[in-house]
Amino acid sequence: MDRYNFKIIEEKWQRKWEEDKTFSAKIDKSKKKFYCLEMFPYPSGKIHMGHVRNYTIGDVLARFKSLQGFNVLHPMGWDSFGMPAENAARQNGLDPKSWTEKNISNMKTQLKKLGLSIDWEREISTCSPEYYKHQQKFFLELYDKGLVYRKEQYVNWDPIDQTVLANEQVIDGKGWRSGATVERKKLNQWFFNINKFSENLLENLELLNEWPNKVKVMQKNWIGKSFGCEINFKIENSSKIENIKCFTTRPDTLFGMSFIALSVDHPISKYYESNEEFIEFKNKCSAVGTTEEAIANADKLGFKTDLIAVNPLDNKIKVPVYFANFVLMDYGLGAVFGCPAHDQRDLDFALKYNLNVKTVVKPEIKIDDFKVKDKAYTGPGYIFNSSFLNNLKCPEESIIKTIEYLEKKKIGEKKINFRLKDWGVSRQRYWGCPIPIIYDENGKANKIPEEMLPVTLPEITKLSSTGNPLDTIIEWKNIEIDGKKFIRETDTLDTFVDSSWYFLRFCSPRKTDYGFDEEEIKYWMPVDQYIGGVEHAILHLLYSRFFMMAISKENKKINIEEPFKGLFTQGMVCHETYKNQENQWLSPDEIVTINGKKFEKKEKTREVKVGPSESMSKSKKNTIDPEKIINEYGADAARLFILSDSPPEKDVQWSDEGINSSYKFINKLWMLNKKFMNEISKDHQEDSSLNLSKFTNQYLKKITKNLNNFSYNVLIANLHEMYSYLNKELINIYSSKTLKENYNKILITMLPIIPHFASECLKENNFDIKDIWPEFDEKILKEDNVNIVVQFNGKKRGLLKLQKDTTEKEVLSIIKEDQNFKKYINNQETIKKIIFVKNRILNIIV
Ligand code: ANZ
Repeated sequence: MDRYNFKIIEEKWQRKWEEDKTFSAKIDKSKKKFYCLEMFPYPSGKIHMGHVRNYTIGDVLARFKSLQGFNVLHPMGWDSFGMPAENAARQNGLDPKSWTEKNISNMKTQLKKLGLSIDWEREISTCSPEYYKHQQKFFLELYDKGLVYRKEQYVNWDPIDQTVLANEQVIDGKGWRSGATVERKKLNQWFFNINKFSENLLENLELLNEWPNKVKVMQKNWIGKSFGCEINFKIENSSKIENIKCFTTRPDTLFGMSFIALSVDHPISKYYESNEEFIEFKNKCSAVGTTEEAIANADKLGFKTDLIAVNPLDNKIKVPVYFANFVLMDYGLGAVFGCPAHDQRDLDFALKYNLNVKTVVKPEIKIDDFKVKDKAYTGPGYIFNSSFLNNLKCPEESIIKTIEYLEKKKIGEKKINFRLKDWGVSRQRYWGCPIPIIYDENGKANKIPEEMLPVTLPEITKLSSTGNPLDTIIEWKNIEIDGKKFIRETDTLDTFVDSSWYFLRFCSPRKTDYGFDEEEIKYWMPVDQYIGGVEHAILHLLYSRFFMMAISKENKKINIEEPFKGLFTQGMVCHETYKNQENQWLSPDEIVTINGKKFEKKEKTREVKVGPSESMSKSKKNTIDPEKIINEYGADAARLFILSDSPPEKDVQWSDEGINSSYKFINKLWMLNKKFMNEISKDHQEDSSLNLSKFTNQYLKKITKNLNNFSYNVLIANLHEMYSYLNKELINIYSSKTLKENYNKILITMLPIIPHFASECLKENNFDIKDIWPEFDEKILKEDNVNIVVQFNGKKRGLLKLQKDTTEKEVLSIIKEDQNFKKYINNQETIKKIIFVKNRILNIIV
């Protein structure tokens, strides 16, 4: 029997698709469109299993939609600026450009081997001037719209590498590469005014009903809308400082106030600049770094000033003013009033500096001796110990009432604050998009004249090991325009900027005079389905949403606010982890299994320790190389396996047995194909049964539903059922017409999943594809329906008309969703027993 030769067949189809430009999106705009986009990769050099999963999921959808008659846009590009290129260049003396280009070409070859339906005609790379030229133009446009500005901000500074570090590059307060203690340093940086859109970004989440809820919750928390007020506190003993303003969400706890705390960067700090103790204190704070998390976890530190503040609700209450390390300058007003009884940070601080702890909220109205000791009470309750606020219900009444009072007395006013900070986009690095700004002799920023775009990166052959290389290339840095001397901005843009508009570029990737074509955008946008990792749930998605809003602002021609209509976040690919007796990680390649035990391949007497399955990562060496898998088992088998094991949104466990059985399954399908061809060639004229058409109908209905719902693992189960059924059913005699009709449809359903195999079988049988997804016939399905009696505790509560042979599990899941029956089951635990008679009764004992 001839085995299925995947090597020859897959290569043949991939060549054909490429030559025929099969997947190029059509210009014909009379057709309905479908824009399917997977997050584009960073060109690290090789694809990993995460890519295989992401792009297979997207490919199934793109092919399905295309068969359904949509004009599909399914592009691919490269997120090709960024640190690793620069690091590789530093370590290996290469230039980042050639390193990146080589990686791209490598990965492109690998992706093509997966048989993806990608429109390679639209390939883009963010590090090419043809791409970033438009980004520079957008930057200047946003600058004109007042959405880009420059200000001083603290950064994590590595004093040895002379560079700014991202928060994740600071490990335990030290630079990830140099190991130097990271300092806080003030630098002039460029910002996108994302904060301006906070309300819009928050409100629009409501419209995104094809997004996972968890992602919307994460975005909502990140935007962090707080309702509160700003309160003015009088300073009674200073000639220079009259008041301090604080933002609070809990004005109702004012009677419990025992100090005021300021950020070390608060404007008032200028009066302490020459105070040695204050300088020492500030240095101590600097050592903590700038991340919110680091600050939250650090020990509370304070510096007591001689200032005394007065409680505006009771001027007999006077409290000290501190500088404290837990107050951030870029939130609210950089000043807080401390109420230790009802805020844990304030309590930690008060206990350390021996400050008063006065409880003003109690959980129940009746108790009067409630007292906070070492754990702040932040729950609901009633106000007490608070004069005229007493007995107000907290928080429903107490906050609003206090604000009303403060506003009437003109001591404070209502205020909404967002946690979302403006997006700092300056990076002191070489391998990024140059910021198109120049400075004149007085240091004033000017836009680069439009006709001088793009500002390209100077070519370099060698990167020095410290600092920003652009700073040292004087010929590039100095520039003369119309006889006037300028210095270029040497910062480059955060790579998140590159990826926050690439989905627009794909719509008209070769347009030279602007980043996108309005007509193309109108047709293709928004992206119908965006697919990617949940690790991008916050920043990338938020920045892209911001960018779309910022670009559409004041541009009546494009009224798209949200770039991604549907979002799907896929799970990780996991693998067991292995360590040798010395506790060093071992890769799956270095392991052999003998009698169910695992040993080191090179020395089979050494047993290895098998750890839990974890998401594949180079650091734990538990990765599987996709290229090897494709070479050994074929792309179709790899696709089949990666879809089969678990729902696409959950993690999937990689296993040798799994990929092996997918490979074998394709061979079985090949045998089935032979069987069909053989039966067809017998040229019977009559059918001996209606079973085959009925089955095809049921199968089509299931498979279409599962494709629409992203239930791709169930889809694979459907394929297995189909195989078992047909393998037996071909004992009956069918006319070749019936065989052809049904088998043609079934093969088309395999096109999205195992495209090479299905294309080959369709061709062998001389079947058409015609870009038509086979419809199922509801009429035939109806004839096949049965009435199932639904009982609760033996009592009939209704009937369900369902397809014949629906399983117990399926009937039960339908009942659980049904308005009429749901009420009888309060929750899953109340079900004691289920009695099921196929095609007749389901009785639930609760
Ligand atoms: C007094 C108070 C009493 C507070 C109390 C809380 C509980 P969210 O909800 O995140 O907006 N805060 C204000 N500005 C701050 C800053 N720059 N750095 C650190 N903390 C700051 O938090 C608002 C609360 O966080 C504010 O309400 C303030 O503390 C603190 F029982 O004011 B509160």
